[in-house]
Amino acid sequence: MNDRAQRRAAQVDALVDELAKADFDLAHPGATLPEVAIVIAAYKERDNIASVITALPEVLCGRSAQALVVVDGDDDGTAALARAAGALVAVAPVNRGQGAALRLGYAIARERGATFIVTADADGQVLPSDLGVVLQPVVDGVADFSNGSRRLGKTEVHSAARNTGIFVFAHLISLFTRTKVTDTANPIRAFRADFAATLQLDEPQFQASELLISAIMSGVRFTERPVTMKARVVGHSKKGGNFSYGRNYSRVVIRTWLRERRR
Ligand SMILES: Nc1nc2c(ncn2[C@@H]2O[C@H](COP(=O)(O)OP(=O)(O)O)[C@@H](O)[C@H]2O)c(=O)[nH]1
Ligand SMILES: [Mg+2]
Repeated sequence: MNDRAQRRAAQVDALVDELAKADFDLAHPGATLPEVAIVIAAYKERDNIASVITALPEVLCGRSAQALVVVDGDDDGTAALARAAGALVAVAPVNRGQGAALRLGYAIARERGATFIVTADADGQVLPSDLGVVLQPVVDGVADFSNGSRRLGKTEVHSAARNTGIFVFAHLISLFTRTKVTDTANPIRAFRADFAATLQLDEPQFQASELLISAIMSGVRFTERPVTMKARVVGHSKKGGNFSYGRNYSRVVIRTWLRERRR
């Protein structure tokens, strides 16, 4: 993309964010977030979202917690089901991807009063009791960015290709960032609500490694905590088969590392 096209894309992105925030204010007039926002991107999760939201803890690390779900291009009723289950929900008018949705969620959480953010997925792969485990070091002030690790904990996903990818990318990113990382694509991560705004995040879909590499290379205190990765309850990954997942993941790792080295 040339500079002009990039500027235009950024303008469109900002407009979509504004529309989603307006939708959020209409649906939840005057709503604020408590100390902890559990930020979740959800797309075509009609069969999973209600049980995921109702299983979330209302208190994390002694602080009250609230789910904030970002749905984009909602075409299967995921947003209404999330609201009915008790989540605050922002709906973007077009589908952009998990990265764009989480970025928007981080902004809404920060602007509506949350102090801490912890992320989860809408597909039932996260154990709700792990959220507090990952958040605790940030609340205690001993880490700025805390990531879940299935390799320190356990995984119930028995795909040899996925698990090899997780192992290889962990080594690659550890080498690139000179920081020991064991799981670079875990859905659970925690940080203070104002932290994400200090990073350059522009990956629309494959956001995990962009956030992780940018955070570590910005020099913050990084830690990992053991978590369990469950198998998806219903449906399938929105990110393509193993080959295209791996290719996209590699692209984001290399692009982010090169970009952050120049900073
Ligand atoms: N808002 C939004 N969420 C998405 C999109 N794609 C995936 N997600 C959500 O991101 C989470 C992880 O997605 P998933 O497809 O399971 O990816 P994987 O776990 O990395 O294989 C789930 O909660 C999805 O519903 C998207 O385009 N928009
Ligand atoms: Mg998943």
